[in-house]
Amino acid sequence: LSGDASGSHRRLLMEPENLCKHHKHHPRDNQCSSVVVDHIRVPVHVVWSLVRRFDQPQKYKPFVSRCVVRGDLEIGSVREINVKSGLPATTSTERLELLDDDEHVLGIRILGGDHRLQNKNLTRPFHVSTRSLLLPVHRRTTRSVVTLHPEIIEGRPGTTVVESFVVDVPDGNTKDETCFFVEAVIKCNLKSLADVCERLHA
Ligand code: A9S
Repeated sequence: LSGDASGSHRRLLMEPENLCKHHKHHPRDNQCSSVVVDHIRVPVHVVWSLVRRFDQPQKYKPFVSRCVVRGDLEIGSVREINVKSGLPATTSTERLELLDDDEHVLGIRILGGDHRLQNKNLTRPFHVSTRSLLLPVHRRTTRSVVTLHPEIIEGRPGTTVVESFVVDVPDGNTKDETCFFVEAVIKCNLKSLADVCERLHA
């Protein structure tokens, strides 16, 4: 993570190491991993009120048309997402892995669905590398983590958003193409998150 919080108009309110704490992934050979950072001119509690809603990603994610969670919202809850047309996907099944209301951490894992960012690992166990066998199960699969960090932007409370991911590279694509695609989706999501937060906070 290359922090750019040293600029005169932005000040992070915590140690920079804390930014990276939840974003240390261990991609396998057939996976790619990256991180997107954004700054929103709205206090953390407002941004978190949207990000924490694992059951309502459509509140800000522009590609999600519908989301259903069965049962209570807790670690292990599974959501079924319907994707708007125009993307190489129609559904995604995702599990809530981390939800920390004090540290503002949300982690999800993709279990399946009709899209190309699948966990090949889950269906083709013989492709598991020795290195990944040494990792705990939750670190072997396609997943993403979002963390929020308070900062001061031009004298006002703002939020640094950090979203990182590990995904399997689909057959027929390169790591660079896959990272480019996922980063583009995340950038759209974070831009839209900023817009919705600014409207909420106005
Ligand atoms: O929603 C996110 O936080 C991030 C990503 C990369 C989501 C990707 C996606 O939901 C689509 C937008 C539908 C694109 C999945 C799981 C697969 C896609 O192909």
